[in-house]
Amino acid sequence: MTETDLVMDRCDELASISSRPGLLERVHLSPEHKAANALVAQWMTEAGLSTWQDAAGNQCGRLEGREPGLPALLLGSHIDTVRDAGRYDGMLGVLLAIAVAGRIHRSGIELPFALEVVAFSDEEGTRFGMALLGSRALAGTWNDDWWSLTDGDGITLAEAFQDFGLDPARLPGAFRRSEDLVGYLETHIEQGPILEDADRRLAVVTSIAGARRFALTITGKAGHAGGTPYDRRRDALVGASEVVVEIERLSKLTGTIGTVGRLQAFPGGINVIPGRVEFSLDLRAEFDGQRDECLALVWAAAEEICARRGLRFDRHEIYRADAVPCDPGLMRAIGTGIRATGDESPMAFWSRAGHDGVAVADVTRIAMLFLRCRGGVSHHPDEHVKKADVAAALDAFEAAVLAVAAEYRP
Ligand code: HGY
Ligand code: MN
Ligand code: MN
Repeated sequence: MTETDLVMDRCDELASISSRPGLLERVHLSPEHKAANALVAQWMTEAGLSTWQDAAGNQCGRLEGREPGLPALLLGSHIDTVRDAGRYDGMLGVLLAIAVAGRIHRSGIELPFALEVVAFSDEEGTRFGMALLGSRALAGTWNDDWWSLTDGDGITLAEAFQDFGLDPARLPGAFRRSEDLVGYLETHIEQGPILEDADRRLAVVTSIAGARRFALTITGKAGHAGGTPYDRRRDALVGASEVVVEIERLSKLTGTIGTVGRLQAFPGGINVIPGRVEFSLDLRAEFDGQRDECLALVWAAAEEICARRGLRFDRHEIYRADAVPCDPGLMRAIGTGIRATGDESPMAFWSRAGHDGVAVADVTRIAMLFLRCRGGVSHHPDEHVKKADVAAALDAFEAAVLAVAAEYRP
C-alpha cells in the first residue's frame, strides 16, 4: 500500500463517521467529531507526532524541530463537514498534513522549526451557523457572544462545549501567540473547475474570498389560496422569489458570487398564501469592496420589490469573514513544491471557497495548495479526486515545507 493509498483509505474511513446513515455529516462537538478526533490522533501518533486536543476541540499534533520548543509551522485543514458532504473537503488536507509530517519524521531531517498538524473542529459552521470556530479560537479572535449561539435543537455552543468535555472558561488555552508560529500551510481541493478546465493538477492560492452571510425575512400576509384576489395579496414567497432572482442577476453583474442556499415559506400550507419567508444569502468576492457594493444593490432591490408588493424586508448578518491575501514568501514555497512535481509554471488564482486560513491569518502568515477535483464538485457526495493528483499534492506539500525551512530565518 502506497502513502497515497493510505491517505485515500483514511478519507474513506473518516467518511464512515457520520451522524446520518447513508450520507456524510459530521458537525462541531458531536459524538462523530469526538470519534474523528480520536482516529486522527491515532494517525498523528503513528506518524511520530505528540498529540493533544486543544481547548477548542481542535485535534493537534507536533513534531519537534532541531531542538525542542521552537516556533511551529502549522499544517492542517478541517475535519467537520457540511450536510451530505463529500469526503475530501477538509479531511484530505488533514491527512496530507499528517503524511508530510510522517515523511519528515522518518527522514530524520531536523527542521529549523517545529511542525504542527491541526484538524480544525468547525470550518463549515454547519451546526451553529458561525463558521471557523476552531481556527478563530487558535487565532485568539474569539467573540464571547458566540457562546449563546444555538443549534437546531436549541443547544447553545457553551452547552455543547460542556457536553463534549470542554470548559468554555478554559478556551483561551487554545489561543496561539504569533511569536510561536512560523506560518500556516493548507492543502485543499479547489472546489471549482478551474484546474480541471486547464488540465492541471495543482495550483498556488493567491488569496481567499471574503464572505458575508445573512438570514433574510420577507413578511406579507397569509391568506386563502382561492378566495384572495391577486391585487389584495401580500405573498411573501413570490416577493422572495423576485429577490432571489435579483440576487443572481446582481451577483453576475458585479462579478461576485451570491447564493441562496436555504428558503422556507410559512405557514407552508398548500392552499395558503405564504405570509412569511425566511431565506439565506451567502455573498463572496475576491475583494471586500466588490462584495459590499453588490450587497448595497441587493438591499436596494429587495426594498423596492417589497415596497411594490406591500411586504416587509428584514436582514440579520450571521457571519462575516473578509478576504485574506496569502503570504508572498509562503506562496513561493508552494510554487517550489508544485515545480518539484514537474509543473514548471504553476497556476495561481484566488479561492472562491472559504477556508480556515481566513481566521489563522489573524495570528500568522498563510498559504494554500490547491488540487484538482472532478468537475469542480464539492459539498456533495460526488466529490472525487484522482489518486495521481493526491500523490502529486503529497510530494508538492512536502517540498513546500522543505522550501519554507530552506528560507526560514528565525
Ligand atoms: O463555504 C465555503 O466556502 C467553505 O467550503 N466552508
Ligand atoms: Mn466546505
Ligand atoms: Mn473546506
